[in-house]
Amino acid sequence: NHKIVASLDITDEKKLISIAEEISNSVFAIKINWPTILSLGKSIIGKLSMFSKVICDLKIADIPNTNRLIIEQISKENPWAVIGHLFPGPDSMKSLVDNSGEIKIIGVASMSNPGSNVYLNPNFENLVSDAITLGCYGIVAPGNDYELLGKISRAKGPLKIFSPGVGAQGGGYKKAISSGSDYVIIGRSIYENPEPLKYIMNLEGEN
Ligand code: BMP
Repeated sequence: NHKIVASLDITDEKKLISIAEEISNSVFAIKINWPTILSLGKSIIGKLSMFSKVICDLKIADIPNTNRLIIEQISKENPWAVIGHLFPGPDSMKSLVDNSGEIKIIGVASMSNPGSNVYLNPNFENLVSDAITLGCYGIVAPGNDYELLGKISRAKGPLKIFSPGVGAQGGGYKKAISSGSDYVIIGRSIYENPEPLKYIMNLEGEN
């Protein structure tokens, strides 16, 4: 399914590689996050790249110089894309985009946890507009808040929308797509399922 990003937040290498191998032809990309990188090291990015595009979810959120130092290091592992925060401001995101070479930068314009409605999500318009101006490839918008997702999708311009929050966090695959997601990020519902590939195939049937 070319609309699913499998968020394989797995810390056991054998299990991670085995699920990656099983589902890689049926997903758009595999996303990994800090738990996997802290457990298995950044070399896991190259290993997973043999199966799939890899999105490295570092949620980088620092001053421009530190953002540059981080993207330079992670670039050595050749991920397809890296996720960074937009909230530190346009100078910080500009530094990520300008130093990312061929790697695509996905900016966090909103989040799927309820608390993100307190500070982050009310500012989505400015964050999305920065992402467009600065040349991000895509943005993160919640697949479990269809109203916010719809608003963001109307403001997205050329950006691709990546939506977590589907499955374990209550969102529905079909509803996220119809509300504007280009890609749906799904973690636990895939990797905690005894039959990950079957689960993915059934979602595809849903659409
Ligand atoms: P799960 O489907 O198991 O809830 O996993 C969602 C994944 O997406 C996790 O890696 C999480 O850190 C990430 N994520 C999220 O859930 N909400 C966001 O707003 C942004 C994220 O990156």
